Amino acid sequence: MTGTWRPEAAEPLADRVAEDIRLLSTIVDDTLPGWTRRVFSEQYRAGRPVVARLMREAGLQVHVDAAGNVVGRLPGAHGAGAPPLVTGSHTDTVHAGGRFDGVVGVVGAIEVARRLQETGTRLDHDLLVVDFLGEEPNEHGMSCVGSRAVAGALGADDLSRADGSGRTLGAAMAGFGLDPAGSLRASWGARSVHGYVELHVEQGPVLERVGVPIGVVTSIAGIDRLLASFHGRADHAGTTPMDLRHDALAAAAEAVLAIERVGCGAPVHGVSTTGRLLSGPGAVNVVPQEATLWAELRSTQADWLSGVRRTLAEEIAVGAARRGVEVVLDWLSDQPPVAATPFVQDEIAAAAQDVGLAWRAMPSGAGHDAAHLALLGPMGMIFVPSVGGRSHVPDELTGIDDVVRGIHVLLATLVRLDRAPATRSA
Ligand code: HGY
Ligand code: MN
Ligand code: MN
Repeated sequence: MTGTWRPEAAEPLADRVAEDIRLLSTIVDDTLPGWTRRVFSEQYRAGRPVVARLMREAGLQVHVDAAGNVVGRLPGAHGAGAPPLVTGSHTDTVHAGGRFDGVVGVVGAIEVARRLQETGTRLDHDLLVVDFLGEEPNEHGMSCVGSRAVAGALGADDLSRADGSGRTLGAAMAGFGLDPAGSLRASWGARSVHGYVELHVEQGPVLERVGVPIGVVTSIAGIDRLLASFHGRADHAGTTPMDLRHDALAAAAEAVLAIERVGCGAPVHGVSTTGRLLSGPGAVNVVPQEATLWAELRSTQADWLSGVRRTLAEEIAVGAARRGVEVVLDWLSDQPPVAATPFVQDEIAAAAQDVGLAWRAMPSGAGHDAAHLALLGPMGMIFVPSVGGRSHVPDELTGIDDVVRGIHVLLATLVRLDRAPATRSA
């Protein structure tokens, strides 16, 4: 690194950051509550050029990579041919979600690029600032599309996953102007990253509860996502005796409660959720013939996840069989827990101290692009508090002062990692 780096002199500019967050929050589907910018949507198509413009105005060389990620490069003093430092997150949202999840990491990364240049701090490594394609689970049941692709973890079978209308993920990507086949060749390659650090809102209650401004993430929860399809028999609701029914919705309802039960019985960090339940034909006077549920199990403990997956599968099958209902379980994802790299955690903690902030080590119950970037090099995450611990809802809120504190730690961490020896990127 060249230049006279003084952490205290590099504080991010709150007004500029707030304006970037505000600007992106206007590019949403305003027919819905909260903020909605779903991947492949028209709003998402409109938002990406804005992100690219903010990157260019911040002095970055911008391109869209083969995976559909928007990538800005800030050349380093000795970056040619060396694995770059990488930071970023995502700008797609859940349905009727908030305006901070993901956006804070992309806007923060752009502000880091500005402050490096404004303070005359030239890193040795190139810095990549990335808006990863489609981090949120899409209608095809797939999350982290762009970060999986660069990690070489996106497969042809993923592209053939269909949404409720039968449209595949590959077709959705092509309809968005991307090259699905190209995304399968978009891997950056093993050890291609000197270090990856992602700034993100906590999306939980811990930091606010303990009154600490910075979270140093120790591990990212594994996520098993389940699509369960129940097939029973439609019958007259008035004339069919209870013991002769094959009620698909009742079988699914038992499964919903079994899913909740396993989460409540989790030993340490383990949670379970049924996020969606559909049934048909949907008439009040017809015994339901079909039911479909989407659920997920999450934990930072791999052994609990794999064990509970088997237990749950058996319990759901037994409950359905008792009702004469067929059930098909399709595990849409089995993302294992991912540990943050210990020395990167240490650098984040030291960077927090560089800028005079308290920090707390903590796991992430939320999934992140960082879990896939960890396949390419050392990985770390920085959390900032979520008001009321809320996220994925219109009430999602993080104060701009907390966002700025997180960006300041991100900047100081990247400066520290820039000095880390290349061997540590192995
Ligand atoms: O679902 C998650 O954990 C992330 O917020 N997309
Ligand atoms: Mn999210
Ligand atoms: Mn997120």
